[in-house]
Amino acid sequence: MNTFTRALTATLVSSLALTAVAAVGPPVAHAMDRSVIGGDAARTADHPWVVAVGSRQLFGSARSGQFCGAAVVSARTVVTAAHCFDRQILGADPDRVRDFRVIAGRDDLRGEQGREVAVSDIWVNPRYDRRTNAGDLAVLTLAKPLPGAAVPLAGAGDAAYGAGQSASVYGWGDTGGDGSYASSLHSSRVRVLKDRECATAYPGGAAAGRFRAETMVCAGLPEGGRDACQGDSGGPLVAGGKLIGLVSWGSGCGVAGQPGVYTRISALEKEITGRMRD
Ligand code: 4AZ
Repeated sequence: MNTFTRALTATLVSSLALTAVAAVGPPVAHAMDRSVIGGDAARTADHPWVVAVGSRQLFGSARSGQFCGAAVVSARTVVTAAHCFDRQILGADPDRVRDFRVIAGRDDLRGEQGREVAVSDIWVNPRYDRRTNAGDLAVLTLAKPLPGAAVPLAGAGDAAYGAGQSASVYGWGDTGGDGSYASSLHSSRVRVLKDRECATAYPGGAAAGRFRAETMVCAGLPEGGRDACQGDSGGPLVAGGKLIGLVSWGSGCGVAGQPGVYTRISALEKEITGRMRD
């Protein structure tokens, strides 16, 4: 993860923990006052694989302790971003947190709809590189199954990765690029970009991170305005009915020419399927 994204995420954590509105950081597009960025309300009943990851111990109960998104990929297996478990993001050593939960079927985090399931194991990809954000995957094993909720994984060469494919990103994160966290689930429609376009947007260097097609895929709109943002991390990017990505990083939110960058699921398929216990 580049320093820019880290800074944004640190802002997220402090604003969640203190429930203060910490609207800082570089300017971002306030394109629409809807959400994820530029999206619409969505229902978990229609997308049962969209889940939240929370810890009330760390983040309080106002929004069910939510701090990341995730996707159910088998009854007892959930995937999210490795960076969600960074000590810097949590503000605590993950080994000392005893109440990580996956929250399913709860459209509005202020309510009690749906279920909270304890996490019995957290596998953070040992090849995840915090500096570059490569391999940004964690696999969570649930203490109890969530039957019938899984989304299929996209494999290498899946048509869903084709440039121009329509994809949807889901989350409870920032809807305005200004620390305004959603209480309810939103989704936004974006397009999968060519690896070359992603690399042009993120060439690396001091100001921005570098796109690495081996473990990343990027998506957005040329004009910006629709994107994932802080608090959406780890959440699903779905195209053609398959999970193609997990919200990972980007420069700002919804900014033209700065697409969202996602963990490329097909690149880590074996790491995921090898941990499915059902
Ligand atoms: C974040 O800080 C973050 N616009 C997530 C997604 C994006 C940017 C930042 C993509 O968690």
